[in-house]
Amino acid sequence: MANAPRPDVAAVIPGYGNLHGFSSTFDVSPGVHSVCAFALNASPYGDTNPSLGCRSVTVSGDPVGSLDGASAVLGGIRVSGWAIDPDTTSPVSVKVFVDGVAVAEGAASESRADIASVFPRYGAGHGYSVFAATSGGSHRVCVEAVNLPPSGTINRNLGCAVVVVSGQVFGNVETIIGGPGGVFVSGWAIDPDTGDSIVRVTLDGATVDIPTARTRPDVTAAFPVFTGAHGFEKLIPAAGGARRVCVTLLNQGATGADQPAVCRSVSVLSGNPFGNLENAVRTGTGISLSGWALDPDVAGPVSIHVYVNGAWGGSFTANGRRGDVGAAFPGYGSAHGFVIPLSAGQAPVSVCAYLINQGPGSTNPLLGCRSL
Ligand SMILES: [Ca+2]
Ligand SMILES: [Ca+2]
Repeated sequence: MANAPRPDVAAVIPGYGNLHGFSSTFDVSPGVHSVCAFALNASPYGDTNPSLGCRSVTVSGDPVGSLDGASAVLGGIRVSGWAIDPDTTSPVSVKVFVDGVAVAEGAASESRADIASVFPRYGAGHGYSVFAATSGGSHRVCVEAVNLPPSGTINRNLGCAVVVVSGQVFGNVETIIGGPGGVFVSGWAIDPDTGDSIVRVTLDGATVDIPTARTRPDVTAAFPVFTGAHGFEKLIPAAGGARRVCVTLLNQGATGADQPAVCRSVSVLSGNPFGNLENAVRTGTGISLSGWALDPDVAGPVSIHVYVNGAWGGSFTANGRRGDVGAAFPGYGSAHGFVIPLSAGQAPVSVCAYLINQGPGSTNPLLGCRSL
């Protein structure tokens, strides 16, 4: 209806008021369209509907859209926005360029009710949120919507932004303790620039560098952007006694700085084996000894020599699972328990058990004697 205000028309043709303008929008597919306008005759005079003119109009088939947001996240940049290709209601692909290089691609298929209200012909499923992995530092990120057939000739640049991504190494020093024959350190580290890190251990002034080469599924699950191993775990040989240990997560790549050192004073155990003869009981067929034993110089099991009434009773290995011992002496594992069956008659017997020293130490100490 030509009923919009047009004072310019009223000025040229006085006497008819000014409500004679028209403006209409038509929802059409991309391509070349011929559009013609006719004025419909109003009675009683006149007998034709005259043409006001025709135009050839080309509706672009190139995609349209927007880069609404670009923000630094762990390990890269997340971009978001929307894109539509006029040829289809299907999702458009968006390409993410970082510093001029295409590094990620995603589908603009997420629901955006605001876009559907502006372009009802195309529905709501045209939002995108795409992650692009980058190193640390300042990066220029651009997003492009990929043209879909049959019409259109360009991939539309939806916008660009400059984003500063952290390249700071991060992680956790989980353990610094005295262990078998040295100091046991463990933890994990990630540098966003390289995905891994190097851990520097300073022990009484000497340094040891450890790669983060140990698989840590829990860390990978928490930071899936960074694939590969991130854990470290090492026993650094040291003599027994008090030791000062510092662990530093070293920065990698061009951005970031080393994490401040974590330092502990630890006591390195060394010397004769020790343990506990917890039970000595008669069984239906003889005697059973049980308990645990550990040599502070090795993580492996301790040999136990048993004497019955002063005579050789046999050699046994304390390698049974004892989670409580493993927890009390981290770094030594839990294979330090023993249950020793001995044959014996009903007459009273004296049973003695000795622990066999490994490495530093001065003797094979008596674990205990029992009379049964
Ligand atoms: Ca770094
Ligand atoms: Ca020893």
